[in-house]
Amino acid sequence: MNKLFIFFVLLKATSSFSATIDVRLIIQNGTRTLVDGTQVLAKTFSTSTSFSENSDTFIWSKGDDVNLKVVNLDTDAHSFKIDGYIDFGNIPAGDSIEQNIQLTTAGVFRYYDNSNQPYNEYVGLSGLIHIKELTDNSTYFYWDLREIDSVWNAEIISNSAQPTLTDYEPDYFTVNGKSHPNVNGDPIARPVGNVGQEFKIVILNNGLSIHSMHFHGYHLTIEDDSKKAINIGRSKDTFPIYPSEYLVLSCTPDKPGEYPVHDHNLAAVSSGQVYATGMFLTLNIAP
Ligand SMILES: [Cu+2]
Repeated sequence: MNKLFIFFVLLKATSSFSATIDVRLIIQNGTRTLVDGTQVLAKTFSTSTSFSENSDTFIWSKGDDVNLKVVNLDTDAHSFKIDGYIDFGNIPAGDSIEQNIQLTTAGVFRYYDNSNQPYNEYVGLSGLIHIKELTDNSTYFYWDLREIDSVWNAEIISNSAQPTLTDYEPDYFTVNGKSHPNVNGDPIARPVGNVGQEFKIVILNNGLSIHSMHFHGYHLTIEDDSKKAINIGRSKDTFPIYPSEYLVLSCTPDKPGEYPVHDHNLAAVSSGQVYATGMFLTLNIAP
């Protein structure tokens, strides 16, 4: 055994030790510019000190220690909850709460503001956390799905009216905060790979509508489904997903090509009632 080999063994062992991660997650309000130039008010959670158009996606590892500080820079009170992990409770305007979270359970988790439900999470205060097993070396892509009813955002954020759920008519549809064609430029969202090499897609519905993602070209196998466990192990090309539900899909491409994937509810393949944008991207598979 030479010294170089021992060094690499040590490096590999060290890299699987748990890490301590400091996260400063800021609640901010701002203006989102949608794909057709329409602007809407929104609120998001982000580690960025400037307003981010979509709440952050976090990828951590089981065993990590996360020192999480949630800072509320908004003028309204908010709250913070990670399903299955922690509930910070009320965070007054201008205040913050800090807690240590030991990541003892792997999986996909939704985080959100659970006050004023479902309106605060709807305007953007909800996101995705993936806690990976230490032995998980898979390639992942992430789709955080959301709709926008451009009338609702103004009503909720300016507090001029509390919309009724039965009046919900979303007119913009986003993946990681982006609509087609911009979503194809998001390396976290757009699956790029090679024939015979498995990749996985984590899909979380952070909206209020049911979506149904239809893949052209390939069948994918459901590895995890938070709502419909009976579907785990099934191989399909269309995947309905309810609000707050997540799916983990596995794909091993059998052929090269660029194939579309879109919401089978074609109303969601639009922006401001113009087709074809919204929840629509492509997979790009090389030989
Ligand atoms: Cu289709």
